[in-house]
Amino acid sequence: MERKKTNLSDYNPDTVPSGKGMKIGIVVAEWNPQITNALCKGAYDTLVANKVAKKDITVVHVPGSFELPTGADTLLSSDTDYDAVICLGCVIQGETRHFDFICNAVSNGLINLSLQDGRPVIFGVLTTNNMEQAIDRSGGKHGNKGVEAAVTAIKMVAMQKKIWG
Ligand code: RBF
Repeated sequence: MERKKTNLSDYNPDTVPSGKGMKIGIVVAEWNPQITNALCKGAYDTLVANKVAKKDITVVHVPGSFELPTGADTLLSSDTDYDAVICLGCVIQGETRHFDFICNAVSNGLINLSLQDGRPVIFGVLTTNNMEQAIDRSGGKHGNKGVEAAVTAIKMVAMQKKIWG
């Protein structure tokens, strides 16, 4: 069944809580850097646009998407003040089964870390068939998954602050 496609950068600012006072980490994979740097810019600019202070945003890099869970764990364990970590990567389907191994490891690793730690760890990883699809989703015709990841982080932190105080 055909689903209505949405643009990853589209969000209603009225539904996004203020990010004032939030401290957010961003972990960026270095593989496919033209894509992941664009995701990082999208996430960073969206955090700032929603009132997260620049001094409260930390960006770190890891070699590949497989290392994103370890990078996120390192940030979270370094400072209890982090409210959330956004993980950004791009895994492109190749001839090998590495795609499945990497995608499964990253998605399982990030959700397990988030549930174990309690703080939101956001899955901002593009998993595409080819480079064109990745370009389309990192600032191209389908928007920027980094923007979506940043909005998700702010919403999750606000949800936790509302419930936990
Ligand atoms: N990392 C990515 O972030 N995206 C990729 O598309 C990607 N493809 C890979 C393909 C192969 C065959 C290998 C060996 C690694 C790939 N990696 C990729 C790197 C991976 O995430 C990790 O950094 C390395 O496997 C070292 O642990």
